[in-house]
Amino acid sequence: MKNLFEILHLAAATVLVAGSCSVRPPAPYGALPSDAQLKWQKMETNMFIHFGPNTFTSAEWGDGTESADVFAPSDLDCRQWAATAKAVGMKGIIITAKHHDGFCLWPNPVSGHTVAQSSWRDGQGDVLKELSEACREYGLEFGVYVSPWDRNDPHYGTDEYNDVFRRTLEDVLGRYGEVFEQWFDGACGEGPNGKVQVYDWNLFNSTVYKMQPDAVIFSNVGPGCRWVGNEYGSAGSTCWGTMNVSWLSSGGNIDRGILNSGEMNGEKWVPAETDVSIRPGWFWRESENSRLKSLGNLMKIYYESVGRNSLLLLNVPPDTRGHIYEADSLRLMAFRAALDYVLSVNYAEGAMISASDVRGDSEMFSPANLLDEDYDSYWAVDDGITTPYVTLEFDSPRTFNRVMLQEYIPLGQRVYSFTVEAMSEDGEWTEIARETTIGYKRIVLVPQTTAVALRVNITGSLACPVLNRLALYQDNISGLGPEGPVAGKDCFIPEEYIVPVSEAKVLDLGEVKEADGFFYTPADLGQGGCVITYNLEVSLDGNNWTAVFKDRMFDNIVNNPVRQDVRFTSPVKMRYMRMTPVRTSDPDTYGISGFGILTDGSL
Ligand code: FUL
Repeated sequence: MKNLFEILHLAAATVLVAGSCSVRPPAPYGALPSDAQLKWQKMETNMFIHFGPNTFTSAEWGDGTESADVFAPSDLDCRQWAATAKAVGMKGIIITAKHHDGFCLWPNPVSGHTVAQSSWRDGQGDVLKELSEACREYGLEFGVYVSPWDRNDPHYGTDEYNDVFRRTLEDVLGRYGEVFEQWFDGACGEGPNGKVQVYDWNLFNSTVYKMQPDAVIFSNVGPGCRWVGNEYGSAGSTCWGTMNVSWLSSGGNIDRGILNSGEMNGEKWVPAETDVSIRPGWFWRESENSRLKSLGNLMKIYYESVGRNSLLLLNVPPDTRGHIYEADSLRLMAFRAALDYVLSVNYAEGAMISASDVRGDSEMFSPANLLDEDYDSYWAVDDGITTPYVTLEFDSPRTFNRVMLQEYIPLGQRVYSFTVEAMSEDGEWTEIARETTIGYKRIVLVPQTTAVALRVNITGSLACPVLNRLALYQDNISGLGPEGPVAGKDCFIPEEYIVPVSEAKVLDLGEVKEADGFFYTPADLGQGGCVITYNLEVSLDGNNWTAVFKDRMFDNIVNNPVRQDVRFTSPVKMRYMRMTPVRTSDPDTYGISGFGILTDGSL
């Protein structure tokens, strides 16, 4: 028999549950993610694969004249790629099915520059077939990068090309089962005197949706997801999943700043994707085997992509065997181990949690939902309340340096400012973070903090905030703190690195030497502009000059302003070397932090 206390308790619980049911969830706010976009965002990290003729020629941008026979992986092993991606915790792989050289990694009947024209496997090979099967085997999603810019197709620059491209899309999207993401690269290096192609984006996008209704379409501006605006792996510390798209349709140029931060109250849901390479370049080359991004740098990229409401697409380019190179895969495993180490202990666990407001006083919207792992349970407050706070109290002091928050984006992105405060053992509250957006996931790097309580104050929100997760972590591995070296605009560039375009750069080697090539490094992050095309001359005496290259291009240097190694076709004797810029990204200046010869014997 139940006693009176039990009966009263039961009755109270029934009233509470009944009460909970009658409290409506917050209405959605603003532009919302589609189901496909939400599923995509939850993937968090994916692998990018750049593979093609460039892997064998060391070019960043092949010009489309290379023989198909150049493509000759000696031991293609797509299962090794998939196994690696899986072990790193990535959820999908996107491959360069066709890069700017036009070479197709599958037998595309619409093109004359494909694996079918190569002698690799007697023209019977198909990289996409093997990769899509490997992805299925390892439970990964499969996506394709197809470059609209095509330096091989004879139709490029004419109206006909749009239809050629449509048929290419139909073919690649129709053969290999489900494609989760279609990647349209916005790059075009034709230059002012090159071919001009007006792309029919409506045709391209509708073709993708016809073939793959659930695909997320990446381009500079979406519609599925947008480019983050740089190739060094950093989303804005303010990063909205929403953006206005009208500035583009009205012929506006790409604004990298807007792409980086999105726009508050933007009319479309177009979240940022952060694409970055583990190597300086996008394709594998021997000379970069020892220039992988450090573990610390990869962690920083993680915090500045996944930790800033963006998806990380990390490029790991396979080598000429068709394997992910050993050093790359080791670095990836270290990255995974470090993430596991940091993220496996949540110091918020077991805390007492309370909030300044709970929607309808209902348990359904309790702040306790912030501490569970159910994605769809969240803390919500009453309509009209936009500056609530939530408090954690610990039974003993907790030490941490990362605060992770998630907004429940199925109901839209709302928060535009928040602070975090910590209470020390002597009862003092100190502000440890003052930030702007949260979005799908925000990881804030806070100073090393030991606290008995923590408060998250939402200080600005477009509608009542809806948060589904709050966690605290301790990162003893990356050495990164809130004041750490942040990839961004404000790193110091010595004055002598920035040179007027009228000035050629001359190097005096002090004696006559034989060089196999040369390198040029722009200033950090491309500040002061980059040399895009240049003339290179050499001299034995400083008076008589011989031209080595005329109006030659540094491929992809504007998007990826890292050191460029250029090989000569045969060794060149010189005492002096002169680079004269022809085209620069800044009309007045160019940055140069390195300029020298290569004498490594590899041409
Ligand atoms: C850029 C391209 O030009 C690079 O080669 C690379 O594919 C990168 C992902 O996008 O815009």
